[in-house]
Amino acid sequence: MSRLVVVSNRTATPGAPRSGGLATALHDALAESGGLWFGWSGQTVEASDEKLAHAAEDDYAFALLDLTEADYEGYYLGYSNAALWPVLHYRVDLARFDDEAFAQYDRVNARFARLLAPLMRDDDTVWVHDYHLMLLGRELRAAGWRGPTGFFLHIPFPSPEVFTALPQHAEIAEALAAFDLVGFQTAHDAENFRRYLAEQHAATPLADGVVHAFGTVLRAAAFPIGIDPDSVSAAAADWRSHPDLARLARGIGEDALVVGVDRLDYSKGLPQRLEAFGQLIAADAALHARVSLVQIAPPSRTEVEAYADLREQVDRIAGRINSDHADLGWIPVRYIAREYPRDKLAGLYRLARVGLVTPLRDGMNLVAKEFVAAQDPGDPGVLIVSEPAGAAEQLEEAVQVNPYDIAAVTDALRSALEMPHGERSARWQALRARVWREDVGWWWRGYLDALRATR
Ligand code: GDG
Repeated sequence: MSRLVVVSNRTATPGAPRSGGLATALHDALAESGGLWFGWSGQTVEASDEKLAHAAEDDYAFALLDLTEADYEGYYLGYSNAALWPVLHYRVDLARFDDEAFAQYDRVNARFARLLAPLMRDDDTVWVHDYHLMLLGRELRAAGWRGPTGFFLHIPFPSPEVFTALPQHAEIAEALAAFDLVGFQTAHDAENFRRYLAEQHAATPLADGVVHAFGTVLRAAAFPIGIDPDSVSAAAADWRSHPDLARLARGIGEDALVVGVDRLDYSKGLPQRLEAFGQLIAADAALHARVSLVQIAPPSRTEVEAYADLREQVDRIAGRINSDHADLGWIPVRYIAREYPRDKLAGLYRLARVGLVTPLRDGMNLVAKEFVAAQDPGDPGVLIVSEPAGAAEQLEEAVQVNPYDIAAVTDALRSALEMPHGERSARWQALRARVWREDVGWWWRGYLDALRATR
């Protein structure tokens, strides 16, 4: 089998325990075929150098480059997270378009290619991840690389009307066409991309997601990412080993816990979700001291303006709900803007009666799948998931809501809290089957088989 070269903005930390689902998935893929994981070290340096740090892990190697402070500003904070992230999440209103940031993004993509090219072997397969590196296929081709090269977008691809708001949409699309396979989280995203190519660039659709565009042929198809449900389930079953979870469980007794876990990001719909919970308890005194919400929300990208604004907004809403409704023996909202260990999150999902996953827009949303995997088979909780999360396409038996419709989320919460055991169990069985069948191994194997089959 050919060697796999994975390229992503950040990699797992060489030698450290693998924490995230994606890090574990890519580790397994790399360990199976041997290979190289190439990405940013996480370090910034004052002046650009062309040095790479090398490390080895089991059957594969890491090669890491540093970014300059200007790269970090323009490529990472600027173009990736203040232009691409908002536009691809349909938030054109929050986007900051800056030609210099794009130029820096372009230069960093070119530098990735320049430093990677000498490490490549003729029979390698290259798999590039996510919106930071949308120009990399073009740059690798320009450096003379001809082998199979794929891209996977972890976040949504919006409708063409939204994507065209990006001043550089045509250049990005043409660069994407240098990949053999462009993978998306959902069929809907893949269709949006093909429709964009047809409408804006007179692309011709061929069979099976293949399109002829920009004088070349590429395939655009969906490969929904999954999780490792066994590890989540095992960690969840072990919740009693965490003293604070045991204390929480004693404190809530027979009362119901609603749980949300999200990076503090405007795509996750936190203000609307808190408002929905606030309206639920404001409307129904019988729920007082009977239900509470735990929202874990570790801050991210705090240097981007829109994130600082969001933090203030969420702090304010959570504070207001508590000051309006809390009692000496009851705190309605435990809002924790801090990161928790993965195992503890799994235990928290297990203690919850309801998982409230209401992003305004999300590529997939792994929390929804982790919540399913963590449930007690004998007494499962109810998952509420947003229609505009990629996960909704697979998790049909969840309670699905429009996250902008606060009254509808309040209703969904009420019906989830009242849902009889039989219905909870039937829904969960169906969700469980899907989460286990379409797990993370199914995702990366399916993607790599499809990529290798493009040749
Ligand atoms: C992007 C796309 C797509 C969260 N808080 C803590 C913590 N987490 C973990 C969750 C989950 C992961 O982080 C978050 O994944 P999501 O999928 O929910 O969202 P994004 O971070 O926005 O990820 C998304 C994903 O890429 C994969 O393709 O699904 O749509 O936006 O695993 O459990 N983990 C720890 N502490 C926390 O406090 N340890």
